[in-house]
Amino acid sequence: MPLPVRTVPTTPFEGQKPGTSGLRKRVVVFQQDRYTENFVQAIFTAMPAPGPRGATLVVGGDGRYFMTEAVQKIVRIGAANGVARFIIGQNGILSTPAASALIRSRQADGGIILTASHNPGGPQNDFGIKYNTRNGGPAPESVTDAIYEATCTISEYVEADLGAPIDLATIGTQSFDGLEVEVVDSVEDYVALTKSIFDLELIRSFCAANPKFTMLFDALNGVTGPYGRRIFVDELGFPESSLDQCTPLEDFGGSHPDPNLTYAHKLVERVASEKVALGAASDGDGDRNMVLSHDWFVTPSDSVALIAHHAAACIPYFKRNGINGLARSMPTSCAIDRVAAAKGLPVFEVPTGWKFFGNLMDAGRLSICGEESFGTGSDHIREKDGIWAVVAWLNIIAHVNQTTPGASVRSIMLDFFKAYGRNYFTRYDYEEVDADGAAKMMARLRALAAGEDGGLVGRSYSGYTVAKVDDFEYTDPVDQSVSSKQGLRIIFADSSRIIFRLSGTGSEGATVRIYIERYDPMQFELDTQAALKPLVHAALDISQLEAYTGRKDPTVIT
Ligand code: VG1
Ligand code: CO
Repeated sequence: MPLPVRTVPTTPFEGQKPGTSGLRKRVVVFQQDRYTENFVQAIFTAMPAPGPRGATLVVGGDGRYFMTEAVQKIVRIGAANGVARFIIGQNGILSTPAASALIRSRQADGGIILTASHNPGGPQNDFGIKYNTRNGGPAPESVTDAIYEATCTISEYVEADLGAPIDLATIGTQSFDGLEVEVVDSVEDYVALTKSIFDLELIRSFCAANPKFTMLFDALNGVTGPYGRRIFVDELGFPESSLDQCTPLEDFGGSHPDPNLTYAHKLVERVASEKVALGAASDGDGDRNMVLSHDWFVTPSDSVALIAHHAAACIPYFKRNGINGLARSMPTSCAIDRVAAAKGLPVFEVPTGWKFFGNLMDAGRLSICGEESFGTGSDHIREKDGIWAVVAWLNIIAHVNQTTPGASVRSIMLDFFKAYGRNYFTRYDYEEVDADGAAKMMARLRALAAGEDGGLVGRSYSGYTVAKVDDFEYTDPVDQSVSSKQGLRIIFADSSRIIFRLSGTGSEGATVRIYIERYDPMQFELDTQAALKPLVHAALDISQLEAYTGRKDPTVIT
């Protein structure tokens, strides 16, 4: 007998437009009657051909508050829309990279990931829903636009009656008429993939020979705790004391699960006081990473460039497959461009958001890429991958130590700068400012870019002369789709850059991001903030940020 299906009349909710990475709102917004159901139905309505009928979908998330409720709703609505099989992480848990890996390894038709990533969780904070397509990556804009359109016209949703909630705790398959729900170990496939990519044996023998090489991994109470334990402790043999905050909590312990110097301050302090050789953190859903040591902080832009520089020599995955190309998001520093030039590789500059890398990877044109927002990854999956980046660093450190005993995070970075020069980079975030003021500020910058009021080109600020101004527009080289208004770029005569963007992941008001970069071929150990101070001044002067937003100081500097 087919599962009984109920049709529920509904009306659209405003604002169900997916942002940079899915729909993110306060939990209380998702808890409104029919709000989550509407959005989930819209995903099924807009799912690319052949649609949900007979499909296999992966479902999981970062363990935050409201996640398991959402999983149950997705199964009921998906079943009524004809989904044949759900593959769900145990207790609903899957890190974002693990979900991407599972979609690919099980050749699923896509997946739904439940996370608001680095945004705080808990009843008063954020929840999020993101749809990934069959390549394992975030849906492209054509699909997220179709989902949004479906949310604007929805008049009913359907849900199947499964009798009782799905048992998410027990590994195994639960069968219903026309539907199978398979609950899988959350980490197994991901660990197997990690083992196939890196030279774990090299890392183990390096660590055994160098007991003073200490590591500290902080999952910030997010989803990567169990992944970190399996890889760093069980596989690589680091002591349990190398893990901190590695039990996933539904409110992330009340903290902000964003790996940067501000929010991961506990790690930063412990790494300094305990003289840790490699400190690392990742965000709520496990796709971001931060790497540092007691005597060096690696910026994400430098991290991806460094990995790209060393990968082909020591990481088995790239030894086997070669490196097809490199890429970064537009605001990310140009350090990786220098590596590409030196190695004769193509380099792509895409808008902010991991979804823009997917087409290039699927077309075999891109192997390693990153974003300044602590995102690093490769074509092993179609999401950025926090643990991947940390293991890549371990692999590189172990490799470099074979020829240069004693090489550290700091010495490896300084050697890199000697070869390429240094791109100093910082980002100022002004979180939750008045949306109107922020929009007006951006509109004025666009007008200046278009040449109004005499424009900016040729003018000098703090001794830097403006050479070019534009609003970044990207034409995807694979499918020719165009994404415009992706950030206001001011490029100076010496190649320094200031970029203004509004965030697409916040859940309240607007967040202004200012990205600042300057290349220095000679000096590698300047204080970053001091090195960039004149450009920060220029940015505030050009944008009149304080007048438009009423904010004097940024909320976060990274
Ligand atoms: C931010 C970052 C962007 C990243 C996105 C999702 O977007 O700038 O680089 O891809 O978050 O990351 P925005 O629009 O707020 O600047 V995650 O770890 O939140 O999925
Ligand atoms: Co994330």
